[in-house]
Amino acid sequence: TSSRTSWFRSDKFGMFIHFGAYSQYEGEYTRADGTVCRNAEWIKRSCGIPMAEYEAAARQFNPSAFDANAIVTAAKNAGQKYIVITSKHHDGYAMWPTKQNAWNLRDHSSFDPGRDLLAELKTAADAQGIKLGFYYSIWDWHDPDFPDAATFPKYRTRMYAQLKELIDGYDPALLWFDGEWDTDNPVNRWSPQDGAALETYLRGLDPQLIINNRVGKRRVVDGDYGTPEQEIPGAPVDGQLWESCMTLNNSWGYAKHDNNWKTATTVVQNLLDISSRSGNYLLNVGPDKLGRIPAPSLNRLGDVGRWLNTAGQG
Ligand code: FUL
Repeated sequence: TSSRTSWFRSDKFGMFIHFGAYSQYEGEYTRADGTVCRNAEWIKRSCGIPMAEYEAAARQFNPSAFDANAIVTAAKNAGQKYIVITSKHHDGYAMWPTKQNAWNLRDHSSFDPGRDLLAELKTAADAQGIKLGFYYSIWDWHDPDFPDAATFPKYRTRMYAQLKELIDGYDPALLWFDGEWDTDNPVNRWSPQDGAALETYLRGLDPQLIINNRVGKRRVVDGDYGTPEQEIPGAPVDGQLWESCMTLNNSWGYAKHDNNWKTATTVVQNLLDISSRSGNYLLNVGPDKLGRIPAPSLNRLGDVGRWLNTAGQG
């Protein structure tokens, strides 16, 4: 209903956070022959990293400098009203202590087992009046039951259980699905019916949830809103809510080689352009392997916030 989505419509500007086991690579994988392959959150796949090696890297992952209050403050000062963080990207690595498998930040890392990043972020966000949502990839490169049609239902059961853990444990305001496509399969596994069933399940768990359209097949009837990526659509789509997600450089996850930063002016222009057409803007940051938002991102967020404050006072 429109009252359910009213906060989303009025909040307009959010922070996307891509953070996961891939961040450990900082965007660079050195192959056995010494050549370097560059990517960010897709590094496992685009650089062909064997699973055992990727798992070994994840064992080293220790985002000890992750500071939820600092991140929420950076978002708030930039004028962002909500945060969406990757709870699980395509690599399947869960950023919370899921009970469905051991491929997660609690059980497979060098991180303090007493800490829970998503819980820290939830507490900080609540304290500062910022909404928290979770990105969740349906596509999963790690779960052995995902690739096989015969075992896929077992994967789906775990996925449903993970989503229930997230809702029960962290009360997200929004779920941002992704990976409803699956390039390994000529027959696309995730059907419109799968999307509708998942949406019904989630709304049963929390009727207030905002859900993006990648829960299904990105049709107008899927979820609550459209998800143009790295672009601002030319014209509004049939009154459908929408949110443009964009990177601040060229990468979603942290990539130390990527210095192609947008200017704060460009970010402000995008925000005005998007919000003048009733869209939302979800602007991404990719924390480094220790969990710190890179300085160029922080600087730009600060500049955007100062611009918005000045304009607001004028
Ligand atoms: C895409 C993903 O494949 C990218 O890694 C990123 O998460 C982007 C927001 O969505 O579908």
